[in-house]
Amino acid sequence: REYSLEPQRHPSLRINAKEPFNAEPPRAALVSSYITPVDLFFKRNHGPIPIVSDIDRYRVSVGGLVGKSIHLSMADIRKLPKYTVTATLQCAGNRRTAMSKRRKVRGVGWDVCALGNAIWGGARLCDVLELVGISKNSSATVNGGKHVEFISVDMCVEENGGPYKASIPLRQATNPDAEVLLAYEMNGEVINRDHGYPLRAVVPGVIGARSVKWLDSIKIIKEECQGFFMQKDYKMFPPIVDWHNIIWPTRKPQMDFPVQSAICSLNDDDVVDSNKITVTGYAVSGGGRGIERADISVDGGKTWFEARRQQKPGVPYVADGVSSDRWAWVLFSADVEVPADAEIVAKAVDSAANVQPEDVGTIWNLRGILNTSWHRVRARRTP
Ligand code: MTE
Ligand code: MO
Repeated sequence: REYSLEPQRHPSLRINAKEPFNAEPPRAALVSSYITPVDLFFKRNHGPIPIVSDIDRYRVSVGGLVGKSIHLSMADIRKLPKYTVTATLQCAGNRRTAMSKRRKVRGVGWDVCALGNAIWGGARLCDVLELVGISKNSSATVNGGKHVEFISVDMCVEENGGPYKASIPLRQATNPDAEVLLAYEMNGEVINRDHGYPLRAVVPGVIGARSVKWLDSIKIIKEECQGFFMQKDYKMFPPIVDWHNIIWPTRKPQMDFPVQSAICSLNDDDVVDSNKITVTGYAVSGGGRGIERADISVDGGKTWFEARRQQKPGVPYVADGVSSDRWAWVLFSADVEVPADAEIVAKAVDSAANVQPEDVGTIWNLRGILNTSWHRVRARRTP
């Protein structure tokens, strides 16, 4: 059986789909640490987890619109300067279940924990591209190539049994400041099978779908990748578009993710035993935009308090793109006094003053991606 060799997983993960394996950690566990432990990190797959058994024979090829393609072993990749980047990887389907409650959408149901924050270690994509003669900070087009495509070794039904793939613009790929990695480490350890062993792309600030796991090859291509997940999925359609009138080419593949936040110390409908509680959660934005503010309401959004924000304990969080981890989430907390039956709401503002929409209906889309509406939970006091 193709799913008979799946890795062991942490028993506390909430399984949203078994085959392919899709799971997320419980809310409270997710925000108990700034760096998400690997075993609690959400797992998002479109097929069985591949096995790269002979690591000495493993090669990632780099080719396409370049003079001559090269084949790099893990030893070759490890010889390049090693970088670590703290980045939050978020699935575009995070919070899909709540969107589907408004009006049904298609896709794996996710609660609010389809994201995690890890320290990724590896070679920079821009250094690898230099090996095939593409210089750093190159222009939008080189040798007719405009995109860098990542092709994996895993097979999925959406690609008719072919490999999962995605691409990013050449400009981003060659920009050292974009910090796109070919990662072989996650939180200081060799990256495990679930998360892309032996090598995955990590594209900071961009929806998780572009961070291709289990890399087989990297190609410089003329136009963006024509794969299923770039052309027939992970696009943001307006609420008026449904399955009967969808025209896929009218929208671009989603890249950066918008500002997002969620409460993780409470479930959707919870019981609290005191009128003084601490509300905790996460806030994150794509594109390297930091979090300028996290607001909490206990009256359904009529009045607001500003929450404390933190990344590293003891170091003040500054959304200036330099002093803090700009690709990473911030954890927030607020001590609030709640009425006997409270609707607690979170919303965040990013460094470009982008805000989260109040109502999920305004951003409803048929694939249920990017639900970034205000996050609401209900808390009732024990009588
Ligand atoms: N890469 C491959 N090869 N196959 C996949 O199914 N899923 C993508 C991306 N890369 C996927 C992949 C999606 S949609 C997301 S959100 C992230 O991987 C999830 O990464 P994780 O499982 O390490 O959390
Ligand atoms: Mo995803």
